Amino acid sequence: MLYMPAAQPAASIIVPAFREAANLAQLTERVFSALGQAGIEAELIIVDDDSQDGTVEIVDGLKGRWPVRLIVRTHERGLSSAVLAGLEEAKSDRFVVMDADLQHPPESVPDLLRELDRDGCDFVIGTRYAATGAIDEDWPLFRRVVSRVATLMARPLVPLSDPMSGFFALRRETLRQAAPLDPIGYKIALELYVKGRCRRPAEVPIRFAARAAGTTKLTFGEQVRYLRHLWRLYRFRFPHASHVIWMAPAAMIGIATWWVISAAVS
Ligand SMILES: Nc1nc2c(ncn2[C@@H]2O[C@H](COP(=O)(O)OP(=O)(O)OP(=O)(O)O)[C@@H](O)[C@H]2O)c(=O)[nH]1
Ligand SMILES: [Mg+2]
Repeated sequence: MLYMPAAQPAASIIVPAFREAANLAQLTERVFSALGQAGIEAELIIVDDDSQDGTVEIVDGLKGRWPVRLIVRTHERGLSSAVLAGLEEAKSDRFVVMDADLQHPPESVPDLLRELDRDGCDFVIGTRYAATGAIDEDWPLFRRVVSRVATLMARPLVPLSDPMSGFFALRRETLRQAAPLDPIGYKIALELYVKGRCRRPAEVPIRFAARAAGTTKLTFGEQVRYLRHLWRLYRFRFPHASHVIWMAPAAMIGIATWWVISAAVS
């Protein structure tokens, strides 16, 4: 017998997943254990892009114990559009988005929701870069540098310490306000924050783990798409400064290069 979900859960957890079969059972168990301890009734929506790696069978098994739904997309691929597809199907008005590979601690999901409930808060990010946040030492140096540089480049757009994070929470109102969304690449949090015209963010420090199983889907192409995405968001955020917009990312690249070189020589 399948678990009977609440008609209107208190939160919807959205997980984009591509070839993540090996991580989904542990992810689901830890998410619902954390939510259960916090007394939050939620649904979990996994958006898989036809991975054909056993994801369907594994999620079928999980449905008996927890309110889990699986969306399998066969005509589209991409992290950001997968998140949007999950958000469209969500039944609640409070959303948490997180990766499938257990890099984001499921135990922090209730903390993100708690912050979102604070008066006026319109966006919550799980951050590696706040004072008490941390990154597993197995995360490669190259990825750390790329993440830091990408963060610096987004600085004028968002006051978040970790806008590259894929672990965040928002309300349906913000999603509605952000439409139409047109993200390219990986950085859906950035798109939602900027287009949702968020003003009162909160941050939850997290310990960012190394990927539990499977392989990364982040390619060089994604990094190029990030630059295009950033360009679009700068034009959206500063529509009357188009002639100087190019200077902001250029200055950020300059600062970031200086930062990397000084870190390398010190
Ligand atoms: N549905 C769907 N999910 C995706 C796609 N690309 C990535 N994802 C998921 O998005 C999340 C982030 O992708 P990762 O490959 O882990 O990227 P990353 O965390 O930046 O890279 P690592 O640190 O190497 O893990 C994971 O849950 C992926 O399974 C996609 O094309 N479609
Ligand atoms: Mg990952």
